[in-house]
Amino acid sequence: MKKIALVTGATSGIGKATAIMLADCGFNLIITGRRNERLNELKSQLEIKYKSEALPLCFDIRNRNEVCNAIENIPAKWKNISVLVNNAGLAVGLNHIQDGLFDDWERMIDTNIRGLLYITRCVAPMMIENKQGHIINIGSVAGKDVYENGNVYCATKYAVDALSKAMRIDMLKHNIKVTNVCPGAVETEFSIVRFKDDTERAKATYDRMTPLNGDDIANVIRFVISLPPHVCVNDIVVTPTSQANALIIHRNENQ
Ligand code: NDP
Ligand code: 8X3
Repeated sequence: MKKIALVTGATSGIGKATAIMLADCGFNLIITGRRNERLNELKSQLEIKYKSEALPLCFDIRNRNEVCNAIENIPAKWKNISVLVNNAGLAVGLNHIQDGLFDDWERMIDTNIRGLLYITRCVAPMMIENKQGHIINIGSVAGKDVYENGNVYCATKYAVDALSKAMRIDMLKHNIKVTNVCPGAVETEFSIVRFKDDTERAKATYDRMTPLNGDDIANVIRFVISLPPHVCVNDIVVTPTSQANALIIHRNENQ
């Protein structure tokens, strides 16, 4: 029987690439996001190309009732979740703190912290009952260093860093692995969302450098989940070769 993985934010970017990688590794997939059409397209792709079963769950991760209803009502055969990838997240806006917009701040805090907590609270007891599991949180280099205008987004990713450490401690005796995967610049829809559909500004984020793509992060997750039962990667930072950390990127004059 195939193992089961749940990936949040599977409609785009890192989450979509991770769902496809997990299907390639032989998992059946629970995929979540708000864009139902994309979830159904991905379901077909996973079923046809990888012969994996897929269960799409369409909900807003910020809504506690929607999250709990969706997870509590999954059919029994989907409840033995081995891998949870807490990926859904976003940055919105890039302002100095004194100019920040409350709506932007609330979207980031509610998605990146509350949403991750709601899902984890619903799935972790299932893993504990099954005496096995691996929770992979998608943190960020923004959760390792703070940069100008990053303020609230950075704070949410520092929270992911802290929660990853906390989960590791709290679930140690239950044989649950927890890994905080911290990417640098990955070209996805991330910058389009951050700059509110200003595609020129989004594109400029990756000017004169070669960013990572979703598959690069999926491949890191492939490695992390492939390790033997007695080995757990707790924290891993992955950047483009031309990026040292959240603050320093080398932009090539000739690129
Ligand atoms: P994308 O914008 O491409 O994907 C974000 C995903 O999150 C989408 O599937 C989106 O689904 C989902 N999502 C966002 N808000 C909600 C919500 N309220 N409810 C449910 N799902 C939601 O960006 P990335 O793939 O780049 O981002 C994935 C993760 O990686 C995020 O946590 C991000 O912070 C992190 N990250 C990204 C980096 C980058 O440079 N790209 C670097 C470091 C970390 P939908 O819109 O359908 O709901
Ligand atoms: C996304 C990477 O550097 O834009 O988490 O914050 S960064």
